Amino acid sequence: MLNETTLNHLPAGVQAPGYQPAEVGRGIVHFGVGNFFRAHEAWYVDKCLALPGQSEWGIVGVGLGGGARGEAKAKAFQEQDCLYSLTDVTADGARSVRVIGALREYLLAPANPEAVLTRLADPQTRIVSMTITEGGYNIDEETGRFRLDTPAVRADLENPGTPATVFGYVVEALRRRRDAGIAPFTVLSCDNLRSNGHVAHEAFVGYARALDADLAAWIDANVTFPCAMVDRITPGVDDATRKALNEGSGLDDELPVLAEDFSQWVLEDKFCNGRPALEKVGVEFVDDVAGYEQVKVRMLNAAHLLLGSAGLLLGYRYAHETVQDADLERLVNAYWMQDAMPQIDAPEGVDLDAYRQRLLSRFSNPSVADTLLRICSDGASKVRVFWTDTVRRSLTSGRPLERIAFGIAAYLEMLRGHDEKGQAYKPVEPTLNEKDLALVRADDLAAALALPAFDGWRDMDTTALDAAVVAARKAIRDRGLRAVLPV
Ligand code: CS2
Repeated sequence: MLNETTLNHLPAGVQAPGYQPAEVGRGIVHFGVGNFFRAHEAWYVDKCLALPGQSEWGIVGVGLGGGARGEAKAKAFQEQDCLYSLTDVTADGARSVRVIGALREYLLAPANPEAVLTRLADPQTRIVSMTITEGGYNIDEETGRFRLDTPAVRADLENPGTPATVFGYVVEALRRRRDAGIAPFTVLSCDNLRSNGHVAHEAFVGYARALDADLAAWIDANVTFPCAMVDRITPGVDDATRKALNEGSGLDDELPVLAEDFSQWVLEDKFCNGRPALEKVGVEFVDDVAGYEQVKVRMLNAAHLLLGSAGLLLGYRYAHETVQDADLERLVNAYWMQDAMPQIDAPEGVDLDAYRQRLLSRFSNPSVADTLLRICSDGASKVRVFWTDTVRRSLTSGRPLERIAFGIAAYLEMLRGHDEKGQAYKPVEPTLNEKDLALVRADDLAAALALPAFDGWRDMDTTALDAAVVAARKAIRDRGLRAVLPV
């Protein structure tokens, strides 16, 4: 088993941390210890920890989800002293494996909320980062404000001393720090959101405002919320992948992670209480992250959702299969070149066409074996975050809407849960309820346009777009998706 004892006897070819994990401090607390975080932030921090003067920046992971799954994950982390292996693979199959030691502790919040609060309130904690998904910030898309009416938030507002949401934990910890005269920490969102720092600011200050206006004002004045663009394709790891990764590495690791070799993190340098020397390990610090986010979200994530929806309907299950299909490759190139790229304000020095070509090669990496169901999971939140800007701009500029309408139609048809070969799959849509799904299944093909996923452009004149979506849904059903691809 991989743990601190076996760390000194790693199989040949597996790179050990360049420092003693047991000796590092705990400067960061992270909510949402998923595969992406473990392949991205933890990987950068791991490289930092090997540099002189950086040993305070070890990470404490927090899991908010309890139940059998949460407990099993916490147990596995504990048994392995929070060590795990990261395998990265290039498009031609070359692999490298390293053990990441940056995660120093894992706390299962429901099992002991006070332990999490104590850790967050500890002066050693100087950054609180999070990957809580696009939909996890509890923002009302129409008003842009934090939603106070969800049951979990209401429960935390009623019992702020024993929170269960990330908002409740962070704000209660900040209150304790303020009352004890301890400097606050930076709140760092690492989710794919437009202006994720501003969204996080709205969420945490919005929650605090409902609790205590003075505290909200103190947070507003003293806590920073840097914007960040994050990027690394990190697939899910099922039992078969875990076995294959362990066979490849020679390790006995319950928690291996797999990722593409590419990685990017662009950050605003706004840390109110210090930060690791991330600039020394490849993180880019810029004054304005917005342009980088636009490029990433409207090109990578938007195309992922388009290819995922169309690919699932055609019977594919993996991302690389979609770009190996010449028709879908044409579709995604047309989307990039005609719909996305002309409407992006790219930062100086970013070559959009080189970015597009790089994306095609990243998507085609078969060793990543990224599933389309993962890519489309929580599509209802992703549509808003990844497609809204392009849709709004296209509606305003009068550009042709056919591919956008087709993408929306393919997404809705995909939600029905079976492909054109009649094979069933199960879309993962945590925010869609039975009423929403009934709209998707309704005979009236326009009914689904009432889904909140499309709220981002509801205030505009969408008559032509709506008609085109209905026509595209009908055409996909009548003639098959391949015959009606808008390329
Ligand atoms: C994917 C992302 O699930 C999705 O929406 O597009 O997880 C994607 O793999 C990452 O954003 C890549 O950085």
